[in-house]
Amino acid sequence: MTPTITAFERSPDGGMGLARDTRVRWALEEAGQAYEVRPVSFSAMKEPAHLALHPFGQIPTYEEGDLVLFESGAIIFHIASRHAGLLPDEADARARAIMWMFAALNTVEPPILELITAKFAEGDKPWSQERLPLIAERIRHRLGQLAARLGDAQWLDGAFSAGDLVMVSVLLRLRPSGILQEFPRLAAYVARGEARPAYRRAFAAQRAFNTARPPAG
Ligand code: GTB
Repeated sequence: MTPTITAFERSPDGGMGLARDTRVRWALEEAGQAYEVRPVSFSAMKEPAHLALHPFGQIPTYEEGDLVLFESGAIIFHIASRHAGLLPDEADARARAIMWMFAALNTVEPPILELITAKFAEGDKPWSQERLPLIAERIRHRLGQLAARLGDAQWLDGAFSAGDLVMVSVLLRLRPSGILQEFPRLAAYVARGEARPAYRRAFAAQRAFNTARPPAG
């Protein structure tokens, strides 16, 4: 059965691949799983039909027969669990790949989201200019730790896994800030992720989706 995911009708980033449908598309491409995409407008996201799929009124969602999922991490874990290539078969290596998915979402992504919120939702507050460097330092601390663990390895734990897919997706969102480029090992790690054919297909698909159709009236 072909799954259907939801994405912004038109992403505010104009197709830069920063919205979270891109990471789900990437996982589906790595898995070789065809999928359909249903666009959702900002207003439709808050309507009962979409809230029945996603209680927080967001994208992405994932529908496959009777199964409905929200949360990009849970969706990617589901895809990775059912297809070869994203999680190792060996039990301990599999557990570590899942650990890296959680690390990306629970430890690395939160300060990055804080920075984005501080810039775009709180940038006009009088305290914002004092707060931004504090958040940036927290991110630098985390990235320093991550870069130390990655070392000269290609991926976080042996072969590329869903852990890398989520970590690269999380780090990508830092690029506009310039902070990622301060960590050459991590910048190269992200570039390796982006160079994967599956990522390139996912990126191109979301870009076409966000640019090919006329803007919503
Ligand atoms: N924890 C959830 C998950 O991982 O799935 C978070 C989902 C989420 O934040 N969804 C966002 C959303 O639906 C889109 S991805 N927002 C609408 C709302 O909450 O009303 C976040 C995002 C949005 C825009 C850009 N951008 O334009 O650059 C990048 C990322």
